[in-house]
Amino acid sequence: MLSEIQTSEFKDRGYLMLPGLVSEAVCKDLLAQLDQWVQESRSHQANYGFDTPNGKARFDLEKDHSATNPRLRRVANPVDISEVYQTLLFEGDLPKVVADLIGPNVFFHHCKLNNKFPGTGTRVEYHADHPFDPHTNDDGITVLLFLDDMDEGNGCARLVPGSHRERYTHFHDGKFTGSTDPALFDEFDGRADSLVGKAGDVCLMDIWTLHGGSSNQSLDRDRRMLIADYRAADAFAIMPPVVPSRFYRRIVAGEPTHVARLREGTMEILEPYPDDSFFGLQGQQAAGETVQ
Ligand SMILES: O=C(O)CCC(=O)C(=O)O
Repeated sequence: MLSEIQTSEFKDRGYLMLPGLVSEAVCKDLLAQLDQWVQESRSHQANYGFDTPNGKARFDLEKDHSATNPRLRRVANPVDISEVYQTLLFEGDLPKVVADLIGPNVFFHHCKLNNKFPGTGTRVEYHADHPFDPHTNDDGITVLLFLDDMDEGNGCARLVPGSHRERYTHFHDGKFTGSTDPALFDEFDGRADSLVGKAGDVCLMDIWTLHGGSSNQSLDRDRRMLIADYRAADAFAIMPPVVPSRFYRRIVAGEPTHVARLREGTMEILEPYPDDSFFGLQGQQAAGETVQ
């Protein structure tokens, strides 16, 4: 599906935008499901939904969440509990465009929904995705599907072009913190592109590309995004997945293999971390938590 120009843009910049790849009707169905989860979150005071492969919470609530002001900021692996998400991620155009870049053989790794409500503080610090889930080789793509129109006003993601060829530690004082060194954030901000686009647009991102995103400072515009991770079938995990899906290693293009391809070089290996929230790992509180 991708042209040579698109493939070489991806290789050069570490990401590629595909405007309007997902239809309005599909986005509507995905959002209707998310709205239902937001409604259900009203009856919870802290992170919940522990029916996951590693027993960590599926539903992550922001600090100021309440029944009247629901703030469900993340759903881990919506695909595990919703057919609409399964159809989108396992069939059709998404696996095809990913296979054009890292195929022919590709497996689904995991996914999550990020929900930045208007006027809330949740932000994402600059990081790459591969250090969270190191594999024997680097052929992996993170798909970002916009479910709302996005720009800097409602906290769009920001990507550092070219950073997929660079390496930055995600450890501080010997501990994996899920973020690069805060002293570098200004430099990254100076280099970053804002991912401005419409609902239905897709960004294909290299798993080493640095990215982050500020909070949603608008007062009335949602910022909902589906994030899905795919890997080449001959990439094998060095650590158990951080956000395991019940569909982990499901083949979505080509054939499975039992032969791992290894790359040369070194890689930081994280210790499994106890926090059930990505945002908690990066230093932001969840609902029902007290500051240590
Ligand atoms: O939601 C965003 O703006 C960025 C998301 C992200 O990088 C993540 O959740 O890993």
